[in-house]
Amino acid sequence: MRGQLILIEGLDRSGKSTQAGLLTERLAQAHSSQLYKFPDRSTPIGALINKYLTDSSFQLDDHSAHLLFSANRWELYTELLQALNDGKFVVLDRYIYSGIAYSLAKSSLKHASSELGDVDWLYSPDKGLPKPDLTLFLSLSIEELGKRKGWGQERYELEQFQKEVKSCFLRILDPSKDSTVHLVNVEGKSIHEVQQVIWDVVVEAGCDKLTELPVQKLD
Ligand code: FDM
Ligand code: MG
Repeated sequence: MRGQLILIEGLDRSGKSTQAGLLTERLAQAHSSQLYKFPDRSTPIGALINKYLTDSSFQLDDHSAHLLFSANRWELYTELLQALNDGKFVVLDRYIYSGIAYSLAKSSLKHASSELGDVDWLYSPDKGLPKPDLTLFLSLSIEELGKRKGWGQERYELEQFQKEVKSCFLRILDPSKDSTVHLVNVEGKSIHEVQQVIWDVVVEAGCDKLTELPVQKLD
């Protein structure tokens, strides 16, 4: 029996880190559970990603940046798979859909025709990574997002960019094509209310219980 892999995706300030933490705690009431946040800035590749995000003078080709985020997920791959097979529940705060949506948004705003606008190209370096048993996308309006506190100085933390990222997320996360994908509307909801909605989806999907099914791969 193994633990399940649950992914929470969303825009900056959508509450995903808070909710990923709360979900990890809730799961821990019955099982052992662990939270992984991507990018993981503590690894060698993560340090480079951190420099890229926080230092606007640091130049990096967009394709290279995209591949670094994927390489960062592969750095944690063995550990993550081991955790699941050891019976741990793993909650992910961002994963491959952030990877695709942010790169796609860049390409769209630059009106550049390159591989960066090709979803298949963007997806390919992540092929083979564990596929989440459940993916939740926290959705809210750009208006409410703009009003939320805590906006920082990092690359990507700009309203126009977030708007583009949102539309890219909705392009690649389609619940009608993948039944493991759920959109959660967090507009106007409190932390507690969102937590309850998320928990209901997790239980409804049977993702609060150990499973015999092998871990799927992204293909
Ligand atoms: N981000 C995150 C990407 O561009 N690609 C990825 O693959 C991932 C996982 O990194 F703006 C972006 C999303 C965000 C930035 O993430 C830092 P956090 O969650 O704010 O640390
Ligand atoms: Mg951020």
